Amino acid sequence: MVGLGYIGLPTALLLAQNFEVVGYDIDKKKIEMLNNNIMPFEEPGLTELYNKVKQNFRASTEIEESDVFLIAVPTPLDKELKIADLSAVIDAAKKISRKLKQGNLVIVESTVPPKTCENVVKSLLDSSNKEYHLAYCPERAIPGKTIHEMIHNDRIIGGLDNKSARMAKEIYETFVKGEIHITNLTTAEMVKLMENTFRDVNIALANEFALIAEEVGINVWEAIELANHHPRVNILRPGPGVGGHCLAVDPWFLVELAPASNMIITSRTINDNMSFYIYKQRKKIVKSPSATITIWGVAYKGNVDDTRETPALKLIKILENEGYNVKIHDPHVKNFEYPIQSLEESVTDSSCIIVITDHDYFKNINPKDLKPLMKEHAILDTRNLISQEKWIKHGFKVKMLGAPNKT
Ligand code: SAJ
Repeated sequence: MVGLGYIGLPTALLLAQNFEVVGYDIDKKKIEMLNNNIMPFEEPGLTELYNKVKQNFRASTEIEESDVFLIAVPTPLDKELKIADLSAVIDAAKKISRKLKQGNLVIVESTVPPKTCENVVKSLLDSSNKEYHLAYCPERAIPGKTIHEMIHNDRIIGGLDNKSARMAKEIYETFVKGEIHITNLTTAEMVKLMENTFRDVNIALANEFALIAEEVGINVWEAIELANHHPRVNILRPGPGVGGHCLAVDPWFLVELAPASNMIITSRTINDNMSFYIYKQRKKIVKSPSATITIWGVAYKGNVDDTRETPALKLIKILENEGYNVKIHDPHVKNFEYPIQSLEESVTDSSCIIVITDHDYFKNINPKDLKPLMKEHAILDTRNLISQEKWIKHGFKVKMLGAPNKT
């Protein structure tokens, strides 16, 4: 397994139930942690799975000869050019081609623009002058439920040819209980991007509904709940913007191929601009311009420790730029660009709490304990997470994204 991140590591461990697996990563610290039985990130069930299969798994600083190579390295967005940065995939394919033996199978899991396997990965592997098989098998698991979804979701496998697809299917069948669907390399690449773009576009629609609801003066959360009683309507949830390494990134991999894709670009813009909107909303409840503002949650979504592309970062930078002092609390996140403070420290002298991440933990916080520490008593909830009644009862001004002010 080349790449031991949020996808590579759980996949490697699931494979280790039936195969001998060697995990490789360029991050030497991660290799050391794994070889000392320490998981490099939080994910339900990961430690248990590791303990179950560790006799078949070993982390290594070298890519070793193998029967099957899987590539699960990140493909971030080149923020300036808005195209996929394929350098990690290219590096992995080059390293693998040096170890390739006759008849080996190479599986790409990383999310890539259509034709990457055919045009980029294949040409790099061809330099080995070996006969090999190639498949593309995108992951579909959702962080927070990764292991469950890796086992139970259907999988799409695109093969360079039939034999490649069949060989990859045999590997995944050892742990996947969902159905495995076979297609060609490029269709499988496109399917992955279509799935995440579909979700991003639908979140943009929910966000747009929230902005309209604010104008109209109704509660968007109630309206969405009611609309979703229609048998063919399923509106997603508005929020502070879309984060994570998938939804905020993958739609651009389609745009780079078809720059006129209006709907995808518009949706990305709506979701990215939510940080500015939230910033403007704080004015409705905070009066003093140079106040301290508390951000609750910098993980990109609830109950995970992952901060990649978090909408919190943009909001923090906007607030700082405007002269606010920002304090941050997140019970899951340990490493972030800004210091993470304890719950109490994060609200001390603060004029307003902004709830960015829907961690369950925030639901049960008692406003009574925090009130004496704060300068002004206001909370802006971008996730419809807190109990408005409870906070109002303790004298807080409450603003919910997409709903009228409540005091
Ligand atoms: N979000 C909303 N409103 C919603 C749902 C999500 O604002 O109604 C926000 C979240 O807070 C978060 C972002 O969107 O910031 C993305 O979260 P997510 O839970 O929708 O998705 P990810 O990024 O954790 O995982 C997605 C999944 N893709 C789809 O559901 C189509 C997952 O299945 C993929 O495997 C993953 O991307 C990936 O790795 O590509």
